[in-house]
Amino acid sequence: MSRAILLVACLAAIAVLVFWGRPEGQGAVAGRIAFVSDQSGDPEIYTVSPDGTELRRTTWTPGTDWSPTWSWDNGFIAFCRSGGDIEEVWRMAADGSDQIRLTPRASGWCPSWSPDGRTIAFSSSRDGWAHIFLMNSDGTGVRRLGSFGRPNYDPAFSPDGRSIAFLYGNYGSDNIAVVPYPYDGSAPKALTNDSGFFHRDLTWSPDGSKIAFCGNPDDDWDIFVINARDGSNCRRLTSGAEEDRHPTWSPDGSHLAFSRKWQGTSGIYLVDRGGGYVRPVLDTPANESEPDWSHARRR
Ligand SMILES: [Ca+2]
Ligand SMILES: [Ca+2]
Repeated sequence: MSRAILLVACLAAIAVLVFWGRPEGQGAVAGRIAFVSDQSGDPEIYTVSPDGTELRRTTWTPGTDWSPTWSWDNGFIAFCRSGGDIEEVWRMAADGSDQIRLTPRASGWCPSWSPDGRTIAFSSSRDGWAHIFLMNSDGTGVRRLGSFGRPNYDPAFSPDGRSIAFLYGNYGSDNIAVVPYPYDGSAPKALTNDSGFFHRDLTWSPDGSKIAFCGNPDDDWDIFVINARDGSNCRRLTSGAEEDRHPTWSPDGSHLAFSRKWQGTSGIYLVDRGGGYVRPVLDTPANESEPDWSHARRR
């Protein structure tokens, strides 16, 4: 090999190392990402390391398994299972064992664990409109969060367990609101007030200071971040015609994973919190979506 070719090869190798290793640090490789994949031909829940290794399948059932959500101690995953005409909330151990149906024959989706692991908030249309309900993490004690006069859904407990953010519906748009937990009956505090488009898939940063979500102001979906305190400082992390959904923060808050759909196929990608670069977590021909990143170990 000539010296020139060797030099080019070395530079190329360094460039690859710099690109892949660049801003990642420990935060981008820590924890595990739960997600949905149809690689078996049927939507199932898998977990994977953020570098794409150690892929494990956790569900093996007919019908659609979706919306995986880690408990804050990373011991359990709550999820939805759709069969026939109903979507129910289930939970399982993180390795897929001990699967328990929490809302038998009653609609439920979008589960969110309280940080102490005792309560799961979820959406349900069991009484007509979509409303947020709470239940004990064994499925007992189901009760409505509150009466807000409009459809409300997609709850997300804050990392300190003292707030629940959710979507607050209207016709043709919805917005992000937050109430204290335990709920005291106060009016929801609006964090966004946008008309004519939808917000979805909201998720708190690990330190509770930010909320990421996806929105479709341009008729495609992109990832945005706002301050959780008052909805200020809205920043767009992704753009372009791809459909970017389901953001989820790395345990140290340095990165977000999200699902990107383009030309009929979706995959899991990472972006740094500044929106600086995007790379895929997995490279498969299957559809992968709805990532949820596990949490930092708690003291
Ligand atoms: Ca399935
Ligand atoms: Ca987009």
